[in-house]
Amino acid sequence: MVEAGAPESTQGEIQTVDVGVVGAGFAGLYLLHRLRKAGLSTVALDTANDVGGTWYWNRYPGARCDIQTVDYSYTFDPELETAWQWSEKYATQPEILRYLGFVADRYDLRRDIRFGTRVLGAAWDDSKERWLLTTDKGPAVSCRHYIMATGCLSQPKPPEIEGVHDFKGEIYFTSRWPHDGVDLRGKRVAMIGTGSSGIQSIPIIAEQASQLTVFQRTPNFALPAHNGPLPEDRAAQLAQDRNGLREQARWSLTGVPIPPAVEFSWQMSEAERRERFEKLWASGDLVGMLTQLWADQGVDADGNALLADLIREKIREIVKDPETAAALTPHDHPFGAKRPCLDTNYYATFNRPNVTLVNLRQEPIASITANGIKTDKRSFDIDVIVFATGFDAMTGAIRAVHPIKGRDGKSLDDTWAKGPETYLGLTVAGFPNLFLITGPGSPSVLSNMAVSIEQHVDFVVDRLAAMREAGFTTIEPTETAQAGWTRHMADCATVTLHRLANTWYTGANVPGKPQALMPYTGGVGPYRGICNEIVSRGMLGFKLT
Ligand code: FAD
Ligand code: N01
Repeated sequence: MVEAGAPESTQGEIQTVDVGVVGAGFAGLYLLHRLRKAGLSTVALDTANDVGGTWYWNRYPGARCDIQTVDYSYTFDPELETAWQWSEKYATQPEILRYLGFVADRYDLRRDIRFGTRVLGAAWDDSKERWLLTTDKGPAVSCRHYIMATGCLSQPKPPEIEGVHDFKGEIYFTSRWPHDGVDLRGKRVAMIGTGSSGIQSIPIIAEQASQLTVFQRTPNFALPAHNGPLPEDRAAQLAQDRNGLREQARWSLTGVPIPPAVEFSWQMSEAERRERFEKLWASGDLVGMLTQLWADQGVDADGNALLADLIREKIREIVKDPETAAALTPHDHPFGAKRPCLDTNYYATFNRPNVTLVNLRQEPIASITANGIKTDKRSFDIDVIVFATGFDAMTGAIRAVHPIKGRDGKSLDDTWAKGPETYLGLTVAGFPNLFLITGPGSPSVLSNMAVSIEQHVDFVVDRLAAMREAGFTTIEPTETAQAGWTRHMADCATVTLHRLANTWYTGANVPGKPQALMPYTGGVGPYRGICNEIVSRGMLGFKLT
């Protein structure tokens, strides 16, 4: 269907659909499938040249998931679940990308995706009750509903270091790694950034480079993945009661079907605590370490310190040089308040003769020069710089669609000038028929995202189908409901330890970004319960017309 009156910025016709989706990652793909089944016409647009989102872009050496892949999978179709077998406990990026390609093929999704197309701006037209999405390629899209499945970790953060453009060697970002790989053999490589991406890639880059210099600003907690085949007990559980486990995950706190600890640290002896810790350290289970030691580990600073000390002890045991070990040991945040990392040989890599750690807390980078990196104490000659400097998380990709203009031309930039406010992390007052998948205000990045994405997609598509049935054309949260949710978010956050860390969860990693804890800390299951209750109480907090 074609609508007349294309704006000047897009030549040609306007593509008219019921629902415009931005993004063809985990979320966009499931959206397409569900929207189609609901009989809604749709198109998805993605700047990438294929499906996969996160797993299309992040091709750096060592990229893997950190939630066991049997849990980090779609669960909407029991036949899909048995049609695909994961080869490892934590699958590699290529395997996850193959899986998402397999899903796209199985449900014939690619025919409704416009690849290589960026959505530039979005404007709501109140008289037509439609959004118009402008693009950098092909026709603009006119849609009744606009769903941003643009990803929480898809907008790379610039490195903000003076002199980057003067560097004459090669520069790579982990978040935009070249598809053909990079030959680092015999090269002097600098790595900037020691979050999950840096920590996964450093051990492999160290094996390839002649010299690897790691520039670390803030040390992170990392746990050994002990990757390998799926543990037999998990495989047996799945074989016995897959549906039961999936349901357990949906109602859990983190989206993973494992029960949290119920005993408090002070109810256990030191020996009992150590035994629990050693068992989890040996099992290579990030979610287990985050939730299964003792009940106060995530809410009480003293309970947390007991665990953090045990990890610090491990770092000292593994890293031979005491000064390097000390620099690698985090002291500035409670364990779990910042996303911990899952590693393979990370700490041990610093025992290699070709690896040097530069502690930027003691000697900050002064500038990048034509030939390398200068700190305020030394110069390093470098052939390749790898930036693992992270993302403008949660709001970055949403705000990169610029402007998003809602009712009466109000812009999302203005609305969110002091930080993102949403109702349920899904909708924004003043922006009718706009939905954010895993947006700020939902459990999103504090959960197994596969579970949270499915819950959001199901919620949105079910609501659209119900609206159509009831003859409604617009949906929008009330200001009151949004203010209430924002207050509830803040209340939940005060009982966690997240307030004690400066992280991308709070926007602290991006200079000038408003600071507030963006994900909802109330947990996946409680959040699902709230969403369900809102529906059962006649869409409490929403206006429908
Ligand atoms: P994405 O996969 O980010 O897809 C969004 C897509 O939208 C992208 O392809 C992007 O190109 C496109 N897009 C954005 N803006 C525009 C625009 N304006 N125009 C057109 N296209 C646009 N989560 C877990 O739960 N477990 C894990 O183990 C895990 N591992 C991760 C590992 C890495 C390296 C990273 C970076 C993240 C990881 N995550 C993990 C989080 C991960 O982002 C989510 O699990 C999930 O893949 C997000 O899917 P999505 O579809 O919501 O977004
Ligand atoms: O990014 P990050 P990431 N000068 O923001 C440093 C998911 N993920 O891509 O902490 C010097 O965590 C910065 O230092 P500091 C996961 O959710 C999962 O690694 O700001 N350093 C930090 O060390 C994860 O949390 C996996 O002081 C600079 C690093 O760069 C999220 O994605 C794998 C700097 C950025 O770390 C983001 O992870 C990968 C500067 N100017 C990602 N700017 C799995 O394992 C930034 N830094 C599943």
